[in-house]
Amino acid sequence: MLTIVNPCTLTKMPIFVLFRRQGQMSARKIIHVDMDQFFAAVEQRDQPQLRGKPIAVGYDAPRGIVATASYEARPYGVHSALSIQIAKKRCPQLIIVEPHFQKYKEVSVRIRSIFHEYTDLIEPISLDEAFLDVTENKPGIPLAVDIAKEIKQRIEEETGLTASAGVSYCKFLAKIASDYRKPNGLCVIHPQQAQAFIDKLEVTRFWGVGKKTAERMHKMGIYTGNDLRNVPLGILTQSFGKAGHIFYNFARGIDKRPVVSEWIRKSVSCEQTFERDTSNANELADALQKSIDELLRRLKKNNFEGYTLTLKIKFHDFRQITRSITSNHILQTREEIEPLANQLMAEVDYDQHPIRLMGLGVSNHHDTAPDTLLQPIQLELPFDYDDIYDVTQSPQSHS
Ligand code: DCP
Ligand code: MG
Repeated sequence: MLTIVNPCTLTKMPIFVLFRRQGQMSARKIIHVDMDQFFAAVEQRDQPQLRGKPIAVGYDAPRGIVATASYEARPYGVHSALSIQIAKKRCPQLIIVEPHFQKYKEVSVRIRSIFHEYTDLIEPISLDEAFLDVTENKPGIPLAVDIAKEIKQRIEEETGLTASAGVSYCKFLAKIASDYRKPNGLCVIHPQQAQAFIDKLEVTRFWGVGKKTAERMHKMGIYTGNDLRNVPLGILTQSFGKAGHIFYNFARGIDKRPVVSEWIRKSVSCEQTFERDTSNANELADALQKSIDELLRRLKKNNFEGYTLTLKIKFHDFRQITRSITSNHILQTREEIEPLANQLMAEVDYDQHPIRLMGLGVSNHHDTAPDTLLQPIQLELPFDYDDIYDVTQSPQSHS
């Protein structure tokens, strides 16, 4: 029933140590860089016979999912997180290509080092995507668009891959801009163009508006940025909670979030995918025990010390939540971890939502210990956009 699929992960997560002060935010220059069809592009680069062909990167297993699809496959409705089996039905000539994560990581490191030649204010979002604050930049280049051009060119020369870049005065618009002329695109949204641009923008392209939020907005008659701007703040917060305020600001081109640079924080975790999605309490309790066993083994093996336990759950519909709890002592033994794991699991509503994947990890959030002791922190990401990165599941033979 249970398959441990992912090998021990020593993940690197960003914590926020470097960012521009509020007072300096008036005229920021932000670049968002996003590689084009990343995993698929690496495979097409290294296997010339795949070029120009519809490919999906993933494992051709009953429960395999598409990590990404080449642009040739996308018109058939093949996209990230789709089941490989459904993808093959949608596009019978689809070629399934196994992923090579080591290569993707190498490219990621390479592009990161290019970014560092321009600024240290880099906020990586995933392996292939990052925000850069180039308001002050190392070579002293006055125009952000010139930096973006140089970065794109350097990436292509050094990795043989193309990236798209967006340039603006805030993260929200830089992100939209990078997506605007994909692939190999470069788009600049100047402050004076921003309002007109946002007014015409479909709400589905807004940061944080996923399928469900879009449906709700459409029901409220909100289709464009302009429609959104005409809705009073009270109604937006009533309908979308905290995100309502964010949408209210975005519709006005206001996004003061700084670009925050990363510092390395390690975590140790393990994940397991069920052969069948399950809501069965006994099976889940067993699975949690196995996760704890595996986590303890990995903590020991890596000689790792951390304070925060995080439970990750992916439901049958690929919706994902993570919940964390921070202790005031290092989590090293079953006695320490088990009650916390049970507490986190007790909060998961799985009766109506069968679970597909369970993950458990320990990280060293020194910043949250110890005064948040035993207060669960709801880390469920409110934005669809944020649910960005999940590696392809592999069948057991690859574990
Ligand atoms: N990825 C994944 N699982 C997902 C989404 C993405 O494993 N659910 C991986 C594969 C992608 C990479 O992350 O190649 C980058 O994700 P992007 O969303 O940037 O997608 P692509 O780079 O593949 O395509 P695009 O050109 O649209 O950016
Ligand atoms: Mg990409």
